Amino acid sequence: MAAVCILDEFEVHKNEKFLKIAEELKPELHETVIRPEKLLQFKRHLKVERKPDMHETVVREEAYEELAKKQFKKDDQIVLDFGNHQVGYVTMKLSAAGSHQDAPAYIYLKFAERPEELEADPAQYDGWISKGWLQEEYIHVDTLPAEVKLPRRYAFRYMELKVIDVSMKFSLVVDDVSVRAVSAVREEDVPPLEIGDPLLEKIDRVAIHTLQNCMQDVFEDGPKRDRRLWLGDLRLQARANYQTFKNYDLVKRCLYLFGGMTFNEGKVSACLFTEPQLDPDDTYLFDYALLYSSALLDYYEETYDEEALKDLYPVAIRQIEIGLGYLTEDGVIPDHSNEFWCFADWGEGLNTQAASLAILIYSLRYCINLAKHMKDAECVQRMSVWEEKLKKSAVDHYWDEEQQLFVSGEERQVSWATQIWMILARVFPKEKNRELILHTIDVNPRIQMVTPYMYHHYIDALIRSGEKERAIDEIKKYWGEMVHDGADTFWEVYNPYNKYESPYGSLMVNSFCHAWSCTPTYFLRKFYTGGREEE
Ligand code: RAM
Repeated sequence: MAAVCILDEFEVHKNEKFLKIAEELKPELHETVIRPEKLLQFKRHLKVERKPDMHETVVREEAYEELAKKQFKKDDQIVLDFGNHQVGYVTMKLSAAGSHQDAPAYIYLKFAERPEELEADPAQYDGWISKGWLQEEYIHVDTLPAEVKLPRRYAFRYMELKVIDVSMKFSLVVDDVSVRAVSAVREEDVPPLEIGDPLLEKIDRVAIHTLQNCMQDVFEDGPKRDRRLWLGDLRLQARANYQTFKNYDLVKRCLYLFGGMTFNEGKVSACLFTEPQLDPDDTYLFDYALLYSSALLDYYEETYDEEALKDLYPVAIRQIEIGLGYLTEDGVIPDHSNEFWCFADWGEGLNTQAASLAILIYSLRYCINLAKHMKDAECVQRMSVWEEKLKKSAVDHYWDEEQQLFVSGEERQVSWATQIWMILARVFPKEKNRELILHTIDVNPRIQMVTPYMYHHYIDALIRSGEKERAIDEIKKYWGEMVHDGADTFWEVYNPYNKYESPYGSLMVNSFCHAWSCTPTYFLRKFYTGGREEE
């Protein structure tokens, strides 16, 4: 299902003071020049889009040093393997061999995070988001030798180069290719996690690499796509960042950007653009806006930054008030499941009505804690009354005594997402939450979790229900399976029951280095270093 939000009569309220603070916190990016490790020859036209396996498709491997010795003719093709996921700017040094160059060299380039993208044919793309996200270029080079600096920033491990044409009189030589990789942080600054479990240590490393490659001018959701700051992603990235890079300024910058660009009624946008100028997107996501309070409280409890708390507290409270404003007289949130309104997860057919209420309750807890730090007794009192009232409403409306599960919407749908958010909202006490999560695992509701974003909340729910060991096991099963599938960075979507699922109608535009999937490092480092449990 296409999921977009276009708001009519969209008015932007910019807070210049906040935007100035955000601007001053803009990071200088670290740059590292990296060269490919290997040259790969793939068996072409295999059409194995649905069953990627590098070892089946790579037919020849050579050292990168062999590249400059080759002479490429029409239709010749090579894949450069950079050995790991990179985000940056590519430069190629090209020259000619044979007679004088008597025609432009015409080259096709494709950048891929995963081998599946190399094999897929962009001409067949029929997803509902822009084809412009596919990382491919058609280039004419009139005069050789030449140094070609590609203008876009790419996210990739593999770079395919195909000669569309040269001429019968000359060949193309690729003397050198490099990427100037960029990030606001450097993973070598994070001490390795040494816990004696190779799979968990590997998961931690992949998670940190994912986070590093998403930390640019802001916390991006995915450096291939959408390359922008989403509030829901930011909240999870920030948590992982506190356990690893500890780049508090970048979090602060992003919180001020959201606070500094609200729209109608003071709503914070679900995502922001930073180029060509700062602009909020006209997308409101109920859950993301509410979770601003959680992101702010996390930041404050890490830094005790009083200035930021004072500035941004009203923004957080406003989101909660707006959320409360959606309640019906019965104390529930109307069902918006047919719109892109409460995100929760990308699961097809997921009914988000009950989860909306649960996320509101969850956010009230964070808001109350913020109010306590602000010594705003009136707010603590008012929001605590709401919290209790809505917990009761959640049970009255959505608890199904017979199934011992929460249901959602008129269809009384049972999903993982609903149970998890009700647990995180602490609608029941801890022991009953534990029973609920164990029962959910037993029942395995048909509406599955499909994103690492939702899995993050599942792991969180397990830990908060006292099931820490099981949480670690589940991290191994879910993120470990991605590692097993060759992940250099963790993916936007990963449904173990349907590995090639895409919310966009094509795997080609899925992001394979995606912010919200980096949180195993948060859980593992907190868990193994005896991190503090949240109140
Ligand atoms: C996608 C992006 C982003 C996410 C939104 C809801 O477009 O992947 O990460 O936050 O969905």
